[in-house]
Amino acid sequence: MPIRFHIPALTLALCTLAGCHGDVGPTDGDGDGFISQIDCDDTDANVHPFATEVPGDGLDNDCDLATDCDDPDLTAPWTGDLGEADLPDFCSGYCARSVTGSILLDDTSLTDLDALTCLTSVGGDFQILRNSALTSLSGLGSLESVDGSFSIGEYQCDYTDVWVCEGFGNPALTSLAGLENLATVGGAFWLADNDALTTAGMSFDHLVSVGGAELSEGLAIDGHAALTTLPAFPQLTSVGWLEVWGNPSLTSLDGLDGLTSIADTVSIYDNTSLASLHGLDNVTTVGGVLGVYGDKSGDSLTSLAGLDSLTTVGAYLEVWDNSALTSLDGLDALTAVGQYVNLINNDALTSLSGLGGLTTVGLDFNVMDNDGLTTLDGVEALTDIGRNLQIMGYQEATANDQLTDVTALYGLLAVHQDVTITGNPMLTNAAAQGLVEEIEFIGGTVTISGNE
Ligand SMILES: [Ca+2]
Ligand SMILES: [Ca+2]
Ligand SMILES: [Ca+2]
Ligand SMILES: [Ca+2]
Repeated sequence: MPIRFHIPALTLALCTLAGCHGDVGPTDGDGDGFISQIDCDDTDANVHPFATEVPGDGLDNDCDLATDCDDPDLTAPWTGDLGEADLPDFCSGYCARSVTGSILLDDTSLTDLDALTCLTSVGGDFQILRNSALTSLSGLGSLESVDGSFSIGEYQCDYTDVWVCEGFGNPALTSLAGLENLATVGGAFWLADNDALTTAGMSFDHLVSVGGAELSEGLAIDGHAALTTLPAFPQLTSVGWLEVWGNPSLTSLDGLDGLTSIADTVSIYDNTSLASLHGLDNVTTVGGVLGVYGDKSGDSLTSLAGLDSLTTVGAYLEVWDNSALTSLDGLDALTAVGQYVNLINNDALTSLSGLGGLTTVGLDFNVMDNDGLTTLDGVEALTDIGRNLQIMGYQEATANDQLTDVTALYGLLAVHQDVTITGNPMLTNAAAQGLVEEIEFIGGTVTISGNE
């Protein structure tokens, strides 16, 4: 029961000052227990200082001078974590709410997220996992920020002898519509293992930041059987890392065109329908590893077209197991790789065409197990290898099975440690020795063996 102010002291004082008489006392017109001087609507018994603000009725129900969604009472945060059992209460009677903790919706029977229409921000992680009936993210239209990681499906992996990963996706989810107002994700943004997901028209028009100010985390789009195109991220210019793995229907990376730099690693792995890397056209720098990894057979990627703006890779350039890759075209602007160039087991690759701008490799330049490679033509500009030059086998008994011509490396001024040219069955030892003689400085040992 509310406390009722029948005759407040202030009113008595005013009455005394006004010299009023006993027949003019405080009135309570609507009988709600609050006199007219305190009751902001003395004609409505449901409106008084101890009422509860109700959204959407146009009334200042609790007489605090704030009406409906302007009243802070209706935007009070939810303190702590939020789970499925809390959903019925979360928005009931509220306009907009943050959650100070995390939200975990794992293995629920939810079909949509309409219970979260008032959700504006999440202080911790937001995980939407293994909800077998969830078809839509509608209900998240007010969500602007997730301070931790945001997972719409994810993989959870354990390492014993090998990595074993289990998918925690939402198998019926067809669309990401509903997230149009998302602006920032402080941790990683995982979109993973949602096998029915297609993205027709989805655009994260307000998303300006993934990975926080430090860019310590990034964006993953992994394991979607039906996904043919990526959603668009037009405002996203930089992420900590980018991972696009195991989307067998994905044909391009269009949608990532806003990206100009990736602070650490880019990993494009096992997307067997991917025809090019278009979508990364504006990326100029990759701070860590740039890895383009195929599936060893059945791949569609024939070149690296789409990387045309890339000038520097901070750590590794790895092009590995891409069975359809016939050239490195697309890397023409690349001038420097900070640590390793690993060109390994790309059996359709016939030359190194596309690497014509590369002048320096910080550590090792490795050409291994590329069984269709006949010539190194393409790397004529390479002058300095910070550690080792290795033209040899890595995982296979023979190295580069068709390689006959290494003259493209005659412009090398320095290999600061070792030169190893071994196990290339079509390359004569004389041709290998000819290259060694052309290199102006070799800091370590030379090993030439097992060639023709
Ligand atoms: Ca009243
Ligand atoms: Ca009233
Ligand atoms: Ca109010
Ligand atoms: Ca109201």
